[in-house]
Amino acid sequence: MNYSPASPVSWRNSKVAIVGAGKVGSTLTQRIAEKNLADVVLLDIVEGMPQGIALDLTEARGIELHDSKIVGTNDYADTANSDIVVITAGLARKPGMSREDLLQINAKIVVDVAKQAIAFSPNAIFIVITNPLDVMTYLVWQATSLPPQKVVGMAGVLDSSRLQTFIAMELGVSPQDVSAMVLGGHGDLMLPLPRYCTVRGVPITELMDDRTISRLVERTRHGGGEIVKLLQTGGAYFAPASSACLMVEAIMRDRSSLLPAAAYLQGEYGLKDIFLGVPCRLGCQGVESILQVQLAREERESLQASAELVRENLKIALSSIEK
Ligand code: TXD
Repeated sequence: MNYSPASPVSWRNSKVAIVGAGKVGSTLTQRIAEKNLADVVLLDIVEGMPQGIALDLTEARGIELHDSKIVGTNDYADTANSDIVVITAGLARKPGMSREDLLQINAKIVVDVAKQAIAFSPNAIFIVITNPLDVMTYLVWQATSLPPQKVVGMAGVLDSSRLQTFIAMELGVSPQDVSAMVLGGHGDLMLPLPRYCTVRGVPITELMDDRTISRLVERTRHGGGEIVKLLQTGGAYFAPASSACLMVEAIMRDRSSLLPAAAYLQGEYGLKDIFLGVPCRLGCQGVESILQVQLAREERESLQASAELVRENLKIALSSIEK
């Protein structure tokens, strides 16, 4: 048999850098690798820890049968030329803490991380996970000087996934049949939109009474806190990692998926110069467009209130960075 000469084309896997090898960062590494989405470089300030996680995950590679290389490091040089940088570095909540309690300390961390990461991956798309999410996403955008569509925050996918789960549990249907939509800041003022939640196309407003819907909405608003209270030692990380992975996948596979995420607003929803959770089309260019859904007056007011809180926190964060 005649074989043609080997193709001169060399193939390289896509590369995702994850900064912060804690609960969310390490679980996200596992998800990305096991879905064969990309090679992953996991970075942390703690020496040895990201290397240990990377080795542990690599030792499962022969069983999980994926091709992703996983590297643990404390050196940003190893993240060079990443296609996506995910920032999870920072403190997580303890019981009794709000996301805002993390503001000043995490602000300094994400700005430092973003500056170091962009120096090695100037073409990357940045996904921010660190809390308080909407403020941290703005800070990363500023620190990297990237076009706004290349910076996006993960929260809406998680909040929507929580609401999707609660609706499915209430109706006794598969969560795959449920589509849910949560907008606004990632906090107690987030804006779940029952009118846009459906079960195989049927609006939930036709399937449940108002009291039930309000109960599920409230549970969603406090979904993160519910888990912090149960775990006692930190926040949720399985569903957050799955949510971030969905965003990585949308970008890697250029899916143009319509996902709620914190995007930079330039007049959409009557808001400017702010990152806030809105439905975005996410593909290989990052945020390709923002979908403006019709909001009722109370919904618009709730979105405004959520934006106000984000702006107040942004002011505090910016002044703490300058100090
Ligand atoms: O929906 C969402 N956006 C969220 C956000 C859902 C879940 C978690 N959310 C937030 O993500 C949470 O409130 C935290 O702010 C981050 C990370 O949560 P995680 O649960 O992963 O926290 P860990 O386990 O404490 O991990 C944080 C890691 C830890 O290993 C630190 O050593 C590291 O961050 N860290 C740093 N790495 C690199 N560089 C610096 N400067 C640094 N500082 C801390």
